[in-house]
Amino acid sequence: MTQWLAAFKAIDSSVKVVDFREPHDKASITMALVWKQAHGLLSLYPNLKCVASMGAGVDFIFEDPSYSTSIPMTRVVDPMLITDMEEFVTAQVYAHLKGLYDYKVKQQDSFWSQQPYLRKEEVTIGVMGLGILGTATACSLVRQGFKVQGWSVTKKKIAGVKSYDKNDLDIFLSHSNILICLLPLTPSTEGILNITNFSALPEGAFLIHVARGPHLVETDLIEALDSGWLSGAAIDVFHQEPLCKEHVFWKHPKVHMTPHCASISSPESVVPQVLANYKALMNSQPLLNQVNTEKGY
Ligand code: OXD
Repeated sequence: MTQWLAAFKAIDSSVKVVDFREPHDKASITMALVWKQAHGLLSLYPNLKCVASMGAGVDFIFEDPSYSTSIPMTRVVDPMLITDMEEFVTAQVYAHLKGLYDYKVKQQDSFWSQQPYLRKEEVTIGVMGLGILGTATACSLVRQGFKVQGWSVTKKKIAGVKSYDKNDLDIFLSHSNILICLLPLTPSTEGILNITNFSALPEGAFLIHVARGPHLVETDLIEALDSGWLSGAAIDVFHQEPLCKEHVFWKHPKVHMTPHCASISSPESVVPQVLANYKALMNSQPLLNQVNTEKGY
């Protein structure tokens, strides 16, 4: 929070920004910048004209019953967030291809054993969700020489990426040796990473999940890993964050966890677009990166 307030002050100190935990006049607030706000909080602000997410995702705003879809909502589209996501996913792809996670497990047993590894020509990567982050990640993998296909509600034209629409999920999955989930969380994508869809992947497929916890049916993932159908999963997002200490993922040898850190908004990079939107709002101009509140993304 301090970093965000400091960024606002440094970039434009003429705009009044308050920390919601400090006393302030709620009726004077026209724009709320939020990240996983407590449900009900937004209803305390009677004059909100815009709710801005601090990140790329907005699912947590829709989940708050005190948010009314009549209030315009914006999200972050930021080159730094995009590059961070491309790099994170690329790191996971190579960790899988080169068997780095398996070596980590073997190291714990002081076990020296060279293993065959995969080359990029041997795999097809499937990206679920071809929004801004999904498209950028798919293109970055294409530039690195990977075979890449994408799945989204409607087909997309992206150079080098074979695109499938919602009716072709099975065929898309059947060719995805590495499956990357970058879908928005909506009622139709919740639970999409389930045993039926895992079974449609080629044997030995690897999952990289960097979207939202509720896309994944966690018990189905464990089943697919324990049966040997999936070779591993790099999971960055969870139903409950932070994950509780007792969760089976922590100790599972085929689950490679990170604490929702694939791409983290940088206040210095994001604040200028929040300020631009604040000024647009004040001047009744169109907002940047406005969310379609009907579609949910
Ligand atoms: C985001 C995230 O939505 O970090 O930006 O998950």
